[in-house]
This record gives sequence, C-alpha cells and structure tokens, in this order.
Amino acid sequence: MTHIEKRLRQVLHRAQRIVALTGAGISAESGVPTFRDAQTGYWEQFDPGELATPEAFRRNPRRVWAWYAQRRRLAEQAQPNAGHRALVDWERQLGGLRVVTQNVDGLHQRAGSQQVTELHGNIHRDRVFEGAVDGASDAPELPRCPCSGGLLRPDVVWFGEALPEGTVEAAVAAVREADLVLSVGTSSLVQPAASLPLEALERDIPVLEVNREPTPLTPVADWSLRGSAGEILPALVG
Ligand code: BJW
Repeated sequence: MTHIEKRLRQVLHRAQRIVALTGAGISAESGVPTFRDAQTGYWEQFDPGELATPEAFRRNPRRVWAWYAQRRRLAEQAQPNAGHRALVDWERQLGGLRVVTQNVDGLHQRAGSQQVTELHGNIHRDRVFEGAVDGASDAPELPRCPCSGGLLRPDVVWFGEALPEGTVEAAVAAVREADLVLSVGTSSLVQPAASLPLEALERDIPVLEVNREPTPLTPVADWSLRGSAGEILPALVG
C-alpha cells in the first residue's frame, strides 16, 4: 500500500462529518444523461443558451417545457443506483453525512438520503416564471398557476440565476465543518458549486474526487479515483 493509499484509508476510517458534492455522473448509471459527457451529454446535442436560461424560456417556453417534460419523465422512471445507496449507507453509519447535489432528479432522496441540499432545484416542482414571455397568450397548453394564472416554469436553476436562498450558505457551512469532502460525478466547471471543494482545500480539509474522467479539481484534490461512482462508492463505504 502506498503512503497516499494509507492516508486515504486513515481519513475514511476516522471521518465523522462528510460532505458529498454530487453531479450528473452519479445518476448516469441510473440512465439519466449527464450534461457534458462526450456523445451522450445534453450540451453535446443542445445549446444550453436555448434551454437553460431565463431568456430561452422568455423566447420559447414551449421548447423549454418540452425538454423538461421529457427529462421529468426520465427522472421518474429512473431508479437510484449503487452510488446513491452507498451514500445512504454511509449516512446511516456515521449520522454526519450531508449530500450537496447539483442534480435535480431527486434520486438521492428516493434512495433514502435524509440530509440533502439541492443547489440547482428540483425538476419535479414548478414555480411561477417572473416576467413576460413571447407569445404566451397563444400557448394555452403551457402550465399555469391555479391561483395567479401566472405561467409556470420548472423549479430548477438556469445559467445566470441565483441558487435557491440559503443553499450556498448551508453548503459552505457544512463544508467548513466537514472532516472529508467528496466530489462525485461532477465536471467541476459550474459555479458556485465547483468552488465548494476549493473552500475545503483552503482550510486543509481533505478532498476525494470520484470521476470517470479528470476534471479541473483533479490536480488539486488530495485523491482522485478514476471510475464509476456505482462501483467506487460502495467499495469506499466497505
Ligand atoms: C461519472 C460517471 C459515473 C459520468 N461515475 N463519474 C464564476 C466564473 C465563471 C462563470 C461563473 C462564475 N459564477 C457564475 C458563473 C456562471 C455560471 C457558470 O458556472 N458557468 C460555467 C459553465 C462557466 N453559473 C451560473 O450561472 C450559476 N448562477 C450563478 O452563479 O448566479 C450568480 C447570481 C447571483 C445572484 C443573483 C443572480 C445571479 C447557475 C448555474 C446553473 C446550472 N444549471 C444547470 C442546468 C439547470 C438544471 C437542470 O436542468 O438540470 O445545472 S447546467 C448543468 O451543469 C446542470 C448541472 O447541475 C450543472 C453541473 O453539471 P455536472 O453535474 O457537473 O454534470 P457534467 O455533465 O458537467 O459532468 C458529469 C461528470 O460526471 C463528468 O465529469 C463525467 O466524467 C462524470 N461521470 N459518468 C462517475 N458513472
């Protein structure tokens, strides 16, 4: 066993408060596509500027809703996988594991995770769209709020939008109190989520990455394990 492996074993053994930052990669083995994987990622096929910004919704709410309706069905049909379940086992063993997820699919909660912070909202919820949209009066099929009649949108965070109130603060506080931060299945490109492991590193809190590919976090993380979350996480929990 190398010194680095030995140190990882020690840290895993002693950890009592873990924060697991997760991204689309942890749901990939449940059949939910990621955003940036070569060939299969959404942003390989679609322009995020046409689907995941408030301006895109304003210009063409039908197109945005069609995409989200299809993804909502996919998320409903998907089942949590061994990666999600490993984090649940870990939480039950320790009591002190918080999942901070960029995913909107709800699979952590369905797997049984109790402490989940959703940074980018939840695809299964709607909220009223603030502002006017082009041609909405000609789109009676679009969902509307029964109380106000306002046009509804999926309750997710698009580019340029603020994250749900209090979530970043809660995530930063959890990271600062952690004795181990995991970064699982995220490309570490989207802010402010990508800064959370850096916040840990600045405070000498160890960071372990689990990813199929190298990311901008890889060179600075204490350990980076290459492979699928569904195989690596259960092996780490033991
Ligand atoms: C596996 C695997 C397996 C595959 N096992 N691994 C500072 C600097 C530069 C830019 C910015 C900045 N601050 C803000 C910005 C702008 C922007 C941003 O970060 N842009 C960058 C892309 C450059 N950020 C924002 O706009 C954010 N808002 C904000 O900061 O607002 C400020 C503000 C404050 C106050 C008032 C107003 C504004 C919002 C970001 C919203 C992101 N939204 C999306 C889509 C909406 C939700 C949805 O529809 O689902 O969220 S984009 C998309 O990316 C989605 C994801 O949650 C997010 C992250 O993607 P993720 O999860 O990392 O997935 P992938 O596909 O990128 O990576 C998957 C990884 O898994 C890969 O590495 C694979 O290798 C791996 N993998 N299979 C293990 N089995």
